[in-house]
Amino acid sequence: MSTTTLKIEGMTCNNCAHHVQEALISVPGVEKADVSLAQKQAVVVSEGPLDLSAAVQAVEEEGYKASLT
Ligand SMILES: [Cu+2]
Repeated sequence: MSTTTLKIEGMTCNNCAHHVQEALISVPGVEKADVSLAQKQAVVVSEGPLDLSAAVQAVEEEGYKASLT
């Protein structure tokens, strides 16, 4: 189990947060993603170390930006 906190840019409402959460959960190995609109971040729980490039790409495909905090 591994927990990674990502900074998320571009979210303006809860719908955005939901899109980011769905994107992160679609990344192989990810078990849980808690996205906070207010804190502009996502806490991602994954089976092993998070595949960071896959996570960043999935978030970018939804139109947002993710980076390590
Ligand atoms: Cu939105």
